[in-house]
Amino acid sequence: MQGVSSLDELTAVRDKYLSRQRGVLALEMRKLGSLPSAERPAAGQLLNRLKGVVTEELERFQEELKSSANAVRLKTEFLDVSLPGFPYPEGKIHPIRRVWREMEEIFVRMGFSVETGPQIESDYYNFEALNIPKGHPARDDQDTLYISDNLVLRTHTSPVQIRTMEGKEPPIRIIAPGRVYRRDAVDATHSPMFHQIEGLVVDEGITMADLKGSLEAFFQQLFSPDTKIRMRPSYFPFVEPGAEVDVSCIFCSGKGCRVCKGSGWIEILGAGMVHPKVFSMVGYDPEKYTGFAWGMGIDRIAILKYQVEDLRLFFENDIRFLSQF
Ligand code: 2NL
Repeated sequence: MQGVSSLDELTAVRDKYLSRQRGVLALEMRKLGSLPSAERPAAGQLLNRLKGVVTEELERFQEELKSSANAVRLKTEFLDVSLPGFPYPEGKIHPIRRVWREMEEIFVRMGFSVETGPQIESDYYNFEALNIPKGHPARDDQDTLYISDNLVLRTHTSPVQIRTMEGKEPPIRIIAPGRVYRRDAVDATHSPMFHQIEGLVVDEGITMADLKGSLEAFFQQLFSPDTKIRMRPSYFPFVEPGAEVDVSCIFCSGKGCRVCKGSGWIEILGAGMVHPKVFSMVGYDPEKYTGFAWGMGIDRIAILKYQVEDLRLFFENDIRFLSQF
């Protein structure tokens, strides 16, 4: 079978000898009739044997061609599955969102549910219901971004808590995380949009000790189990009494360092017992219920936790910065 190197060529050879119409063997068979009858059987047998031999040989050669074609495919189509793959670019959660989620998870484990609300609020929900009357410095043009006379970009997430209290009776145990807005120029520590988590607990017999215990348990999970907190008197129109809450420095455990400016403490949030006027405004009986609330900046805690020196880095979205978290 010299000169045959493909199945097509093999088919041509098969046709040449075995084709029922034009094949060499078929033509010879047809000639048998013109032989003397004494010679016919022997000639017929001979042709049949020849047909058998040719058929067998063609089949054998066909197998040979197939297996060498397989060998060629195995060689040329070889895939090395042990080669390293192409690296995929890795997505990251934004550092502010990461801190946000961590805080949410801790509070949810402590039994709080997460509430949200509109970022455009009415004067009533952002100020009036929180005991911030017209003319109060906290609603100064300098701080608030107005949409119209009656609509503002919320300056805190407190309105979410007002709406929740309006819709349901105590016991209340909620957190309200989200974007808030202030009319501030951008610098290393200010942004007109930032993030806040507020918390609110209302029931019969809630005291300032509950406030301190809850926040301490929270910060021990967020920072470390030996974290301590302290409270200093302060003023917010929607609480009485109000307090600033400090945590023991997360970098020097209170010994004094550059971050806490040697004091051992870091100011981290504002809190207090919900003002009776706020309860009256949502229809709760201030004689029956007490509660505590707090508000803290997510961005500030992210800055502290990751030692970022400029808030703008969080909002410029330079991938070289964000991919580090
Ligand atoms: C701060 C201070 C605070 C609250 C937020 C609050 C909400 C309701 C009622 C009473 Cl509905 N209080 N929230 C209370 C005290 C302080 O935030 O400096 N945040 C960054």
